[in-house]
Amino acid sequence: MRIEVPMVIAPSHPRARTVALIGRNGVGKTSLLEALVVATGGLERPGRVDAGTALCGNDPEERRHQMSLGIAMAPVWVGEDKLTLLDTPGLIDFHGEVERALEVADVAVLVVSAVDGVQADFVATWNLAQEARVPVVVFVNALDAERADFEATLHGLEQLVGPTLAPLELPIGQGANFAGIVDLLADEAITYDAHGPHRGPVPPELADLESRVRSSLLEAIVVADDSLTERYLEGDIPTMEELEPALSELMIEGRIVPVTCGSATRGLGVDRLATLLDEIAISRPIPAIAGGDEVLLDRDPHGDPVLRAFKVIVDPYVGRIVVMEVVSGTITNDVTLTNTRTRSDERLHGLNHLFGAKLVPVDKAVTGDVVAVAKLSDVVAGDLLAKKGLDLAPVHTAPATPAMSVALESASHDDDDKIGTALHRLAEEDPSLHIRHDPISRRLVVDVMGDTHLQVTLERLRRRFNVEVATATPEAQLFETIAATRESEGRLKKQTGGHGQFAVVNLRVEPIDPDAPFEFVDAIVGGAVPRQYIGAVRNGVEKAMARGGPKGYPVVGLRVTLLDGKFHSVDSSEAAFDTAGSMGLRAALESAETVVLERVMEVTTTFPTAFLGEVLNDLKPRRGRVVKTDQSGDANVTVVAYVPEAGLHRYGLDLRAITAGRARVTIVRHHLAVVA
Ligand SMILES: Nc1nc2c(ncn2[C@@H]2O[C@H](COP(=O)(O)OP(=O)(O)OP(=O)(O)O)[C@@H](O)[C@H]2O)c(=O)[nH]1
Ligand SMILES: [Mg+2]
Repeated sequence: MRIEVPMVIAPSHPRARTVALIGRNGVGKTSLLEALVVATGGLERPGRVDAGTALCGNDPEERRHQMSLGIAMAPVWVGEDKLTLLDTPGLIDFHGEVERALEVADVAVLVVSAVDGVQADFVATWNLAQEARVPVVVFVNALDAERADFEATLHGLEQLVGPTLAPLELPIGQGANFAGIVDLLADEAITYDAHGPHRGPVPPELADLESRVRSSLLEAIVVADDSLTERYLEGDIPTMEELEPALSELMIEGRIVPVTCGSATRGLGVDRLATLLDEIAISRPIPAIAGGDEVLLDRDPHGDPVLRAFKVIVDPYVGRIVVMEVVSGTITNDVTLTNTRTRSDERLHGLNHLFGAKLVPVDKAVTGDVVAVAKLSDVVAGDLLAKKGLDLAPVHTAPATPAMSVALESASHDDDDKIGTALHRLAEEDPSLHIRHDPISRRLVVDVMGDTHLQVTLERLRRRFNVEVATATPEAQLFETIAATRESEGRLKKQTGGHGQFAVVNLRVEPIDPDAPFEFVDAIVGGAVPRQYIGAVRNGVEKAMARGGPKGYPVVGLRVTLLDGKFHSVDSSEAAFDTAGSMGLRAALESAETVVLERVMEVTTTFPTAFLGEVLNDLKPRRGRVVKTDQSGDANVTVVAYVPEAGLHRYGLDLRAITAGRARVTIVRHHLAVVA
């Protein structure tokens, strides 16, 4: 099939676009990238993922886990045109990387395995592409594998995608007999041998399947075009000459989902995929904030240069490498641009393509191109680089909620600094890794996207930084507050030679809403405590609250009134009133006793309604209380619940298992409540 596409840019000026390969774990994305590079002449022979000889996916942890862990890339040329292929990890733990690749992708190849078909995690990646509004081409892979089943896979796709699904190809044979494909529009067979592809007539045994699949292609075309739909409904089937341009337009606009097929490891059908991608990928406008409003940036090769960083790699030799997409303009070596976030200048000393792990120097990059640049002073993923003075800022997408939180323990506390530094280095490359310091256990806590993400993080700490850590469940933060109002006295009287220390305070300590800020009331009359010492009393009370009540937790939810006191003209001091304040507070807490409070989080979860029962059941053992269930018409339901923090450190992960990765959840602090 030849699709004529109007050239957006003069042919002398190569077009560059970006393609993300997405799909569930193990469907063959890394193998497909390899095959696309071979099919377009960039490599003589394909390497293999399982032999550790592939272009991408070769860092030691990727080899150990036999899976991609981050965005990897290679450029390919189709004629004059350049496509930067972005390989992404399939495991849901690393979906943050898929999201970042989709932010810069002009088109996504959603790879599905003909062996496993359409499964829940396929749906999760499909949803990511939909949310990012990136047009999708489906590639049904592994048709050479033993249990490959194209029809079942296509059926699964039809169920999910609906009438916009447009199969362009059919496999000839499957498994060991997989020999080539049928081009449905051209109505011809393409078979492959050692000399490459050959065209010929469609084998008769495929006639039945062809007519069924072809009608689903025709439907997809006419459905998207009103005038064709009308004629089709009246029984008039449009001619090939009418269908072809309509199909190509619909694909370019992302209004239908073309399905192609082949085998990545045998290189079948891959050449056709490369041609198709080149024909349909157009640079998508990029959203940004200009002058406070969201705008779409033009992809103009003659415009002012704008670059967007989407990936950071820390190379042991080269150092920090920032990978950026050229949003507009054409840049050359040594150009200086301003980081719109930091407002500081960044000089791009050397431009490179990334070919797997290898940097290949280039002297120019056009709109749509991807460049890797080392030695920038402070550029992180998401930053925009532009001409000085341009009022531009990136649109920030909300970060995904971590799936689980884990406390890290080192052999000795002395290592904590070293671990902290090492983790921050890892987080530079991995924006899904969050590090915080837990004030209660005084430990480092990491928020990660799942067990594999955690494991890989620990392996990297060991290999790169020689740091060994054990993990533990993080402790949920508890507080305490006074059970009833009490009046108390704090009396400091010391005479240790020289001049002594003297201060007396009388306090009333009463419970208020535990979420309300601390209140201190000065009710002193007649100077029983001189003005200059009142601040010190308050200070002493607050220090004692922070140090913890009788049960050892920070104290909150108090109103403390300074009722009365005594002072001495020589022996009183700020320090003395500070201590007396602390003593008075402790006395009140001890006489009234305290109650323990826990933090309750507001958990908002949106997911397909079919999972409602299971999601609600799962909240019970976590002591969750549902406050709202909102079924706003579509297939999703939103549940808002109050759940104690202690039940949530693996919530993201459990929810993912229950909803097959189809839930979105936000967790925010809500209130403090007495532990039941
Ligand atoms: N038979 C057959 N095997 C394939 C094909 N494509 C990939 N494989 C094998 O499937 C396994 C996984 O392939 P990868 O390319 O690593 O899959 P991936 O989608 O990159 O996986 P993740 O990075 O983990 O998401 C490897 O052992 C490949 O050799 C194919 O077309 N046919
Ligand atoms: Mg991979």
